[in-house]
Amino acid sequence: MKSPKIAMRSLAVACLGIVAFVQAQNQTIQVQVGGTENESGGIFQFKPSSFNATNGSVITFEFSGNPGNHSITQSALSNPCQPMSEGFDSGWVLIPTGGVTPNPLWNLTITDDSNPIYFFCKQLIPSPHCAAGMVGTVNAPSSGTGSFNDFLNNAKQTKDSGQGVGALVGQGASASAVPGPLPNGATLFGTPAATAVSASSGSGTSSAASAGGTSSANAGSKIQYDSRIFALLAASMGIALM
Ligand SMILES: *[C@@H]1O[C@H](CO)[C@@H](O)[C@H](O)[C@H]1NC(C)=O
Ligand SMILES: *[C@@H]1O[C@H](CO)[C@@H](O)[C@H](O)[C@H]1NC(C)=O
Ligand SMILES: *[C@@H]1O[C@H](CO)[C@@H](O)[C@H](O)[C@H]1NC(C)=O
Ligand SMILES: *[C@@H]1O[C@H](CO)[C@@H](O)[C@H](O)[C@H]1NC(C)=O
Ligand SMILES: *[C@@H]1O[C@H](CO)[C@@H](O)[C@H](O)[C@H]1NC(C)=O
Ligand SMILES: *[C@@H]1O[C@H](CO)[C@@H](O)[C@H](O)[C@H]1NC(C)=O
Ligand SMILES: [Cu+2]
Repeated sequence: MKSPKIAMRSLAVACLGIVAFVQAQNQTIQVQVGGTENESGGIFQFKPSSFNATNGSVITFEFSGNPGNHSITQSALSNPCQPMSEGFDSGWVLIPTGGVTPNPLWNLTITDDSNPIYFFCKQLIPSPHCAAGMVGTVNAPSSGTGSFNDFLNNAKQTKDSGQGVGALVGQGASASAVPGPLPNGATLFGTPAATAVSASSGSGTSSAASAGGTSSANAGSKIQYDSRIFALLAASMGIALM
């Protein structure tokens, strides 16, 4: 028979695991948009380019490339460099040489973590950023079909990017404001619409509208708990641990 002490300790460890899980809800994730000339990966990149985020988490995209002229535009796995019908879009944000202070930010909230979200930069100057690898994924499987590497490989085989203007509201993620602030010559081009823009009315080039849900098996691991219950639990376990 297990001693009460060991039983208590394993219960505590289990609960700490749950507490750590709960604290991971509604995270804020920082993503740098655009690298610098001599940086590994060059100027055409999102950093990090692949990450997971649960419902309610906010992705803060920071237009850090200096100079830079980039967008965060939703696309589909099968059509990586074309704005997706009813997809999200930040618009292009130009950062002039020398940079600005502070860097403009764009906050994108995850509204559906049960399917992967794919995005790219639609800038064509001086060459298509998407084909150069300026793409990213949220909640994509770690390998195989639909993974970041799969999406990146699809993007590298393209030659062009759609230039359609999307909206703040996308599929599985939405923003409530355009990028900002825009100090000292930072400029927003192609202001996104407030509400979803369909391919026929706005995004110009049509695409396979579906994001292609391949990750339903993972939905179970992201069940939302009421954090208040676990806060109480954490408090009681804290006492038990002493
Ligand atoms: C990048 O590297 C090149 C070649 O080494 C150098 O001439 C240039 O000054 C570097 N640029 C920056 C911003 O460090
Ligand atoms: C966390 O996300 C959920 C789901 O989107 C939302 O209802 C809730 O208001 C968020 N909580 C905070 C503190 O942002
Ligand atoms: C930045 O991108 C926008 C949209 O493609 C374009 O109109 C503008 O000329 C670009 N500016 C520079 C300096 O590249
Ligand atoms: C996240 O929100 C979407 C849309 O409401 C829902 O379908 C999905 O089940 C939610 N995810 C979790 C883990 O609850
Ligand atoms: C991210 O989520 C996907 C899909 O839910 C999963 O396959 C992958 O393993 C996760 N990656 C990490 C680093 O947790
Ligand atoms: C993005 O979110 C941060 C943190 O909440 C906030 O300080 C900032 O003003 C927001 N920026 C925009 C453009 O919404
Ligand atoms: Cu770019």
